[in-house]
Amino acid sequence: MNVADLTHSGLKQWILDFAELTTPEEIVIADGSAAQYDELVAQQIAGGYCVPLNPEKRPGSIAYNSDPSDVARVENRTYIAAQNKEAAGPTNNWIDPVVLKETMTGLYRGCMKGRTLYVIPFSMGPVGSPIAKIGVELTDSAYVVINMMIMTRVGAKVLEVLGTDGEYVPCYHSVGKPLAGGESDNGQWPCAPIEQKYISHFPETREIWSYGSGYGGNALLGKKCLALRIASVLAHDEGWLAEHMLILKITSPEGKSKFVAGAFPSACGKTNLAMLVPTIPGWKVETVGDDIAWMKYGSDGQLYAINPEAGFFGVAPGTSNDSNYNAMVSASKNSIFTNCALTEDNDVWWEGIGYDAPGKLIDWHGNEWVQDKGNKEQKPAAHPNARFTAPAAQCPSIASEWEDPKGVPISAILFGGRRAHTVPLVHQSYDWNHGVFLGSIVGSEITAAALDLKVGTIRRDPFAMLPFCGYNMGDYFQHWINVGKAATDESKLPKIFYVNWFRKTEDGKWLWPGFGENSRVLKWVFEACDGTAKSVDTPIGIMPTADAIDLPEGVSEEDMRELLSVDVDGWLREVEDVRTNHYPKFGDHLPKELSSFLDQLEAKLKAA
Ligand code: GTP
Ligand code: SPV
Ligand code: MN
Repeated sequence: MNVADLTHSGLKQWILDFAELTTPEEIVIADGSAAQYDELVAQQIAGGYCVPLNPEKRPGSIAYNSDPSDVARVENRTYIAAQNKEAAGPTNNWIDPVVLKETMTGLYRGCMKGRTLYVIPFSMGPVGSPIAKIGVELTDSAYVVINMMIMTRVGAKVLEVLGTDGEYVPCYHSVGKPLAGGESDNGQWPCAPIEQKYISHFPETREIWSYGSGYGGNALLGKKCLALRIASVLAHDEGWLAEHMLILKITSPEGKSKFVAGAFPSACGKTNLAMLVPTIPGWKVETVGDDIAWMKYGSDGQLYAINPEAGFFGVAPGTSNDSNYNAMVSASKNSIFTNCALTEDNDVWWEGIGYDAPGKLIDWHGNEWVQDKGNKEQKPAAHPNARFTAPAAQCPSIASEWEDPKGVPISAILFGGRRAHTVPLVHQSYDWNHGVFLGSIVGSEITAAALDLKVGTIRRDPFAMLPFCGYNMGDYFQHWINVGKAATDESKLPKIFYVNWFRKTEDGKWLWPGFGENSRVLKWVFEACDGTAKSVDTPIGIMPTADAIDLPEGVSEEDMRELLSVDVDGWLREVEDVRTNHYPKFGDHLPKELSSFLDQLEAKLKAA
């Protein structure tokens, strides 16, 4: 397929204009075929950018090491370039769109010299479904093309749906490393220095311009840029929700199923919860999505969710057959690994894979690495944000409904984060608006999923959307309240919960075993949706009674009491922090309902 063959009225000229600016050697259209995928992979291997993995251990799979500076999202270089600053809000970086476009046009000029310009027509959501959104990404990275082919639906079928005048979100991407005549990357991961990286969104014109990074969330523009930042703006305007949420299906021993969505910040357990293998007999969990949910009301008044993605871009470290068997199988073939370690027989290895490093490894920097378990200071062999890219269809727990364009009806929404103290294992909101309050105050320890932030320190990450909301977050809170108001039948609204799998003991051990044992909490959530859960009212919300959740192995009754207690002093400190540091940021944009919930919480805690 050639650019000359494109029948869409504006698409061809748009591509040619960008090619004129960026001056690539050639233009290639991603047609979505297996043959083209294989050809690109072969070229990448020949160029020394990645290595093929052992076909007996991991068929059809390859491993990349990125540049050490290009391992995660760059929040400090991510912009919401709305026409005015207030529309971007206090939590987003802002540059005037005219100024930003001028700067970036300068960077794009000649930036694809010596490279190929790939055209990726992609669909977020099943191709042709009424809820799906089409994007076209122009990129000079073959890594981006093959990852997008796993993460989204790419190719000729998308162009067919686009027809001659269909709408698409235009997405520019370049690694930002033009090649001088005859120069080659020599197998090195191409990217630009941090101060030249820009991950930019123009919400009014629904455009995405990305420059200088090849890493997932910065470069696979269908994911965080389109399906969250731009989609959240569309959702706000059109009355639906675009969220950083997993979607799972849970079935009781009686054969009754419910769908649950959950928002946890980056690297805080969405993939793991979406794929969990329950430890409680008779219960079953299946996977609909592990990172993004789009939710709209159906004609029956229920909120329905779809997963707009087609693959998983999952955190590798900590993933093992014990912790996440379904992810391990998903990534057992036809997968791409980024910043994992390599074994001598060409398989990947990472910290927490469930077995010791077999012999000498090549770490993610490309250096020899031998495990030294006595040395607590040893640098990890895999980067903490090393990732696997795997087709969702390969997941053993994938739910039969996962591609249903109608979506799945959501009964419960979970919010959560990484909190060593204060926040209990689970509590439930009194109603929708109180749930919005809980979502708005979520705090979590910073993880390695974003660069330039201090790992381990707590920050507020409302709805796990702090890095992904494409407009003023105060207005986003109001939008959630409005969606609740728009319900035709309030009793059909999802129940809202706040969970925390990450409590620690004084000596730094996990108080709760997590992973498959989280099914015990899901069971209580399931019962709470049916009104059969054993619950008590507390100052912070509705909580399980002491005997409502069966104890997992290794958890004593005393541990459970701690997991389910209300830490009054800790919560008063939360209130204080929200009141002085968090809510004031939003000024007039903060819905009054939320400050009123904060006042009520404080009064209840003081009376307790
Ligand atoms: P993104 O893809 O960045 O949005 O992350 P995610 O929310 O999907 O996080 P993921 O499930 O990949 O988990 C990130 C890390 O948290 C991994 O190292 C997991 O092993 C660890 N983790 C997940 N669930 C649990 C849990 O229940 N308890 C504990 N202790 N760790 C967990
Ligand atoms: C996250 O950081 O939340 C991710 C990975 O899911 S990325 O695609 O890089 O955003
Ligand atoms: Mn994510």
